[in-house]
Amino acid sequence: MKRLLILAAVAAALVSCGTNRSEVLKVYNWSDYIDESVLPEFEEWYKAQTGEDIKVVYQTFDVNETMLSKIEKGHEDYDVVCPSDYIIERMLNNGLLIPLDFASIPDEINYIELNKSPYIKGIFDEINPDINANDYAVAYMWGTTGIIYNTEKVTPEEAGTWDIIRNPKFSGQILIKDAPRDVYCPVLIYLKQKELKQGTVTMQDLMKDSSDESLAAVEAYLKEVKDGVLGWEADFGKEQMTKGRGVISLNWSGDAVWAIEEAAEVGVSLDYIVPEEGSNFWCDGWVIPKYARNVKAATYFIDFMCRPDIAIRNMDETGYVSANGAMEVLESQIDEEYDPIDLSYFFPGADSVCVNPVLYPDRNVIERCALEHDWGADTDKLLAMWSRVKGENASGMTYVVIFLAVAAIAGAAIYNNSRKKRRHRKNR
Ligand code: SPD
Repeated sequence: MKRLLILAAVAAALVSCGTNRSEVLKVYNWSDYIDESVLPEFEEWYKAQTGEDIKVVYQTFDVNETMLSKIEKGHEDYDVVCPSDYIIERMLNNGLLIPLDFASIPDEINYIELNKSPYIKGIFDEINPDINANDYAVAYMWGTTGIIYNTEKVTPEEAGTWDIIRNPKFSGQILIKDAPRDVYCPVLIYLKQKELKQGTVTMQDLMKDSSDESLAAVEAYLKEVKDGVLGWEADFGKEQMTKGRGVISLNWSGDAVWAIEEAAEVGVSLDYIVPEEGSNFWCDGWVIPKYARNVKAATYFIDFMCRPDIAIRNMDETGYVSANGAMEVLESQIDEEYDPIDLSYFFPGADSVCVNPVLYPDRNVIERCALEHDWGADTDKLLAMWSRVKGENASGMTYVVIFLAVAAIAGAAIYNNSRKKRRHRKNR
């Protein structure tokens, strides 16, 4: 929060100092989702390419919905933002995006075209049947939703089913991502596993299922889960897991990579699994919102993010996997410590490569995952359900603590006030 305020102040200062808006690039990205040292490098690279000055003003968000509301309702003039697939779909449906135009970028530095992954291109083709998302978005990172677990307390069999989040054995030690869609979809997949096996529904159907019946079923399930929830977290789950404060975290694969590595350094053993019943895979991409005021610099920024060495640095810093299809990116991740997996769906020909399987999921994991879709106006039903589930999480003790805190603050204010009056009277 403090950081956001400072950045907002920097942005305001730049404008009030008379900095031309064409020399400012406002980037709005997920927190912990970039190697921030690439930002000043972008400024230098932009100057070298165009001869123009640019200052990046970088701000972050924790969940898609915060970012969306700033643009949809606040009309904020971010030049480039990084929503997930279903939010890109929504922004397209609501006319909130400007089509990308890379024609002005010289061919030899057009990293977008040079490194486009056919696999990711196919995923973006799938986002919106009417408007091709590839014309409006460039994929940044992608991954799956699954379970990070402490291997000393949880077996892979226990973690290999979504039922684990209501397993009484782990009550009070479960962290859930505060991302309604990314929790709703796996729970619905779990609840509909019989129908999935029978073939009466498909994963794709479930990703679009906003029916009252399904919402009620997921709500009932989550209400069973909530008493065992240690925290609904936007971005602190991965750290809690490294400190051994939670034993299970419903989380994204990139946070898992980061947490597994950090935890190993302090002797905590974590692993990550995409439960057997299936899950969602997701892809976040750079887009230029319609209220952007520096489209040129935004276009160059997106291009720069696709430069393979920059993509590798962002991966190494965050734990997330780049959507970049350059072989250089794959080569940077080869590590004989891992068993070979089939990655030919992403890098053609790479059917047996030793890479971290949490970072790049094996083909058989991907085959049990599907992409989320926008629900349009039904999103409000989901958000209402989510706050009903979380809101009821406050125990009687929470209310007592809040009451005592308010009473203490009020008491201190009354006491200070009467002291001031006494001093005032004395001085007269
Ligand atoms: N800390 C950065 C997290 C970004 C992950 N995006 C995943 C979105 C899934 N819908």
